[in-house]
Amino acid sequence: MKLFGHPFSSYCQKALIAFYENHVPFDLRLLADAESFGELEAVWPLKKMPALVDGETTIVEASIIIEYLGVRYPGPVALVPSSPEAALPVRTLDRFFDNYVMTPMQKIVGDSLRPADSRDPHGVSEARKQLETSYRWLEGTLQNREWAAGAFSLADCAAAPSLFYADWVHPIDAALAKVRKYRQRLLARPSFARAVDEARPYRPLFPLGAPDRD
Ligand SMILES: N[C@@H](CCC(=O)N[C@@H](CS)C(=O)NCC(=O)O)C(=O)O
Repeated sequence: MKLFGHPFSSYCQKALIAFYENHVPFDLRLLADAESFGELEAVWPLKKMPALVDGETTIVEASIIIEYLGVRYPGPVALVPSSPEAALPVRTLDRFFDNYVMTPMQKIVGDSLRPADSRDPHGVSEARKQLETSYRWLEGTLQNREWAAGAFSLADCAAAPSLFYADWVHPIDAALAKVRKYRQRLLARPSFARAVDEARPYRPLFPLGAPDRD
């Protein structure tokens, strides 16, 4: 299988966790230049990473890539419960992390890349407010759970890079101890630790400046 992506991309890290959890082999097509992006565009005109090509099949969207691996290349770690009912909270939390943590985090990062006269301070302020609300909601939701929805799952694949980068752009308040500890547990999970390590060389590229931690 060929995975179009980049180690520093949050959504690629989300998918990489699933590959690493179950030791599924793949070749990375590093998206680093016009030629590689041209290849991506040929299979996925929206040019978003990650995209997975498995023979004649192209699978896009990190969540669906993770679901696909579970269906076609199952391993010991079932990231989506086989029972449709048990899968609902996992998918709900996956949506929560993508829509309400990753999206506002990307808004803040993306805004910093705009020319000074095209910035969107109102949008960035709304994104920061949304992150605050998400962090608080998560603090109440995690309770004493080790992972977001019980066993390690798709939801944690989404949580890991979203909380990792969100804390860089809008630090999680010290009072939200459960969220902060959950983020640390995610960083200690070998699959995510590997993805974070592979992305280390690219930290100088982080537009807002990567903090000297993690
Ligand atoms: N909904 C997509 C989002 C993917 C996404 O936003 N990827 C970013 C990198 S983290 C990307 O491709 N950015 C390049 C661009 O927007 O041109 C998913 O879940 O996979």
